[in-house]
Amino acid sequence: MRGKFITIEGTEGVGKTTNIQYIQDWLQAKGLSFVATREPGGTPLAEQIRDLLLAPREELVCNTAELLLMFAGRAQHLDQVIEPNLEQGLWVLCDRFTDATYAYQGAGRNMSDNLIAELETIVQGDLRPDLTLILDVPVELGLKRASDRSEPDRFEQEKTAFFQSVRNGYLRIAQQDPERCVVIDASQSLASVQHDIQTALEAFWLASRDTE
Ligand code: T5A
Repeated sequence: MRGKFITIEGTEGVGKTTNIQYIQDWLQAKGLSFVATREPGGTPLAEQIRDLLLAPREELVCNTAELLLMFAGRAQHLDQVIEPNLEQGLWVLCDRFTDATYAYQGAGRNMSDNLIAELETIVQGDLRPDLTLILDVPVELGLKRASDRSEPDRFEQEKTAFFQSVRNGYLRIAQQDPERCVVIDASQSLASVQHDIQTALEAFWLASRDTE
């Protein structure tokens, strides 16, 4: 039996890293074998691509280079980590995936959704996440949380309007694909956010058992 592919998404500082541990505990409590990974990154080569993408630099990174680097890392990550583990029946929990490309490069940088969709098909074939949790907070709150935590990376140096477009991009994805995506109000207390995450996971788990 093939494993399930769960992704967690959202703009900067929404709490993905904080809540991944909670999801791992839930998977463990259910007795499910899983791997937790992230994008950009997830393999030694893809982590090097991540470093290239996130490092603040003087040189302007052109949108096409950024987009292709995202998909180059993703191709490696899929080949080395995501596909083999799903194939072996493990669940894969991934901090960001291709929805981030539609939100950041598509909605944020104004790159064409058709171009992203073409690359998605080349790199992923028909592989898509089974469940996507979109943590949603007002942009200012997410940026405040992120800046309280660490120095800004190259993306976090963007203006608020960029992240507003990214947030709208995520909300649009959720509207277009309500079967797969669950939007969680991540401006609540951590306990309330985790309660909502648990509700979404339980519903998904029950539905996936019914279809086995
Ligand atoms: N990117 C990525 C693209 O442009 N295209 C792509 O295709 C992909 C895959 C990756 C960057 O790459 C871009 C998007 C990103 O800019 P990243 O590290 O994955 O970078 O993403 P970030 O959003 O930068 O991750 P962060 O680590 O900054 O944010 P998180 O993980 O969402 O937030 P987290 O958990 O670190 O929380 C931030 C702070 O808030 C607190 C936490 O304790 C922490 O201090 N917090 C809360 N406080 C109060 N109440 C709550 N409910 C809280 N939840 C968290």
